[in-house]
Amino acid sequence: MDRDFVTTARTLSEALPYMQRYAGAVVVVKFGGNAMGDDDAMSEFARDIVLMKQVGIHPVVVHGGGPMINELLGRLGIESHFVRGKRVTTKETVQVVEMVLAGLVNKRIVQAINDAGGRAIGISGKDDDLMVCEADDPELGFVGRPVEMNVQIIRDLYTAGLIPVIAPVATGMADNETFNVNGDTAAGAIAGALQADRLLLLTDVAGVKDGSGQVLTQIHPDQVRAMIADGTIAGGMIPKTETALEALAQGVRAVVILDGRVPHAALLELFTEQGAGSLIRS
Ligand code: X2W
Repeated sequence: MDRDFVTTARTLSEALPYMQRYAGAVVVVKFGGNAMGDDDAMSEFARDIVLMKQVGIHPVVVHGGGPMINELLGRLGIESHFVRGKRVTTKETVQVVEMVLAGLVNKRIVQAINDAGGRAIGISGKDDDLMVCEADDPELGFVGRPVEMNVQIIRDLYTAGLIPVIAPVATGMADNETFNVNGDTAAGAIAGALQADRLLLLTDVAGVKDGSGQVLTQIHPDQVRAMIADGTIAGGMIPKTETALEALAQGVRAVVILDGRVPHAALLELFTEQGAGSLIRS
């Protein structure tokens, strides 16, 4: 017998208890623009999502697309910059954000999942008033902070066998307002409102690192707060870990920050003993 086949069979068999544990679980997967990569990486991600659905998990994909927004803004000659990890968003910028996120990026992911045999449906935070926002901070312009979540549409979609793919663009409290929402913020708010079993934040770093640069595999929220206060957690990891803390406070069972560029990162996390990345839970 070829040893490779034996290994494959053993891996599948070892996944059984995890499949049993996660049957019926709601897993929100944030797919960041930096984790997206080329078409092959996109197909691999899509296959992982379809596999989750096949074994009885309800995956909910929330995506970013910062680099793709930068690209189109550049081509249009529109300047943009970030303050504390969020894009300062003018009326002109928010139109480009909506075109790129709810159009190009959302449909690319939907198509990849459907090509892998799933039934993906792409929506944005505007659809069925899923995510209603207020201005986060006057300095940031049309950047939204979710204040009202209507997640029944997501439950309706996943119970019907569909895989929701959500662009982080939202409606405001007033008529005809559009807000740009940070992808991590949107994923955290959606996972919180769904009381999800897991929130996976797929990014382009290995996880949360301690002072010596070692990735921490399991962290308590108190430890995260201490590491933010003493500067061990810095830069782009601050909004991610803050999102994680907020999601946990809203009832998400665990949040994992992991490297989406690693092939099958989400499967490794869900279906193996060692997991992947940094798991945060109380
Ligand atoms: C983000 C939305 C996209 C995003 C932006 O305009 O870039 C804000 O900063 P990644 O790929 O997940 O970074 N919105 C307010 O979050 O993309």
